[in-house]
Amino acid sequence: MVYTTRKGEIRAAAAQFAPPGRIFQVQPYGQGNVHDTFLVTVRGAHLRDLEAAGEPHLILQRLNTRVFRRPEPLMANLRTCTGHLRRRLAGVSLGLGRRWEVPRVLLTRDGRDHWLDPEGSYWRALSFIENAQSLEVIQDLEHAREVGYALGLFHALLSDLDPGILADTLPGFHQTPGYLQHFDEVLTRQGAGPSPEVASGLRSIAQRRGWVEVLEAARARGRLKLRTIHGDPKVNNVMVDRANGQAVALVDLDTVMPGLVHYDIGDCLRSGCNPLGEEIESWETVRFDPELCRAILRGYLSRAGGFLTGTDYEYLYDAIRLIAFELGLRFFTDYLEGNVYFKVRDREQNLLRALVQFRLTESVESQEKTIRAIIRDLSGDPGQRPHRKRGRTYPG
Ligand code: GN1
Ligand code: MG
Repeated sequence: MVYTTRKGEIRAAAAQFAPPGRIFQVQPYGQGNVHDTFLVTVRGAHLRDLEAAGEPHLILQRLNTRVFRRPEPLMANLRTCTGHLRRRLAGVSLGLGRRWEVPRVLLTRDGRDHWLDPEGSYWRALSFIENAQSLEVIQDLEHAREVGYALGLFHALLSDLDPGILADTLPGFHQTPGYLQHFDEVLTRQGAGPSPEVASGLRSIAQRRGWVEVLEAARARGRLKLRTIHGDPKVNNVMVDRANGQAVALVDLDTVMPGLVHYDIGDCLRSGCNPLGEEIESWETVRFDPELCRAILRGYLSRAGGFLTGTDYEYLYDAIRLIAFELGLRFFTDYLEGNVYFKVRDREQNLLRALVQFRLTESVESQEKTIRAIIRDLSGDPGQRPHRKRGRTYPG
């Protein structure tokens, strides 16, 4: 989908959340594939909802309501989850000098959590995490550890939030069999072009069809249970402190919903262990880096280790492989369908993105032994006895 939003419209939206005379600059922000996101720089202190001078920025977003069709439950989830995170955070020790921040929903000048523009677009604003940045690709082992830490802390803080009270903002979001079914329907309806790239994508899917049920089957058998998850913990959703590189926030909370932590761990690893990133043209060069995987998992387990059961560990390898494949399948299907879901720069972008994820999946598969050994080492249980930690809850 190609979205165009004119400058005047963006400024008008920004003016709902900050007094117009104080808006200094509005710029596109980040590389989101779904919403349109802008960074608004405001002048001066004492703006309502911006808590005075320390916060000269806010995040403004035009929600993609083709993807998130019901913004109200999404905003309700956001309130529930950020409120819970803030309450829990008050009782947790992070260690000397570490900060962790939770984005706040900002209100319009008439006290609402969103603004509908004359065309019906849904705008909302969030506090910006100051003195922090979001990096598109993983930089080094330190960064990897911080990305894992961020997800571990997030899961730990939400571990006592009953997932049942959250709305499912995107039904079927990480249920791979549903994506496969949709792919089959699109292929039957629209066919596929004859290019070698398309043929390669079709082969990648055909080879893995029989295995896409792996996590859902484990869930159906009661082996894995639903918890509160982030849904999209990729590298650029972890904000890191500009000065010391420590993770300070996990943002993009629209997909916080009931799910398997495996979706999150898999997504974090497929994103964080691919140092070339999701948008690389030379997709053949993409590789899954096991040392980055070790660093991310170490960081994750430093906050969330007490929470995973033996059975959870058993499915971690499958989760990494599956979520990389699932994202490839989603990009590929969107390409066949004419780019109706993910924002694109040109017609071929989703095809390239798909090939990157399929290549990553192959790289994961070719290193299965190494990756399983890393998981085993870190689980602290060479035999991976099932049920070892079943029922234990997070310490922090
Ligand atoms: C989308 O919009 P963004 O970049 O935060 C997508 C994720 C994908 C990601 C891949 C709601 O996230 O599931 O993993 O692109 N979000 C949604 O970059 O579909
Ligand atoms: Mg997102």
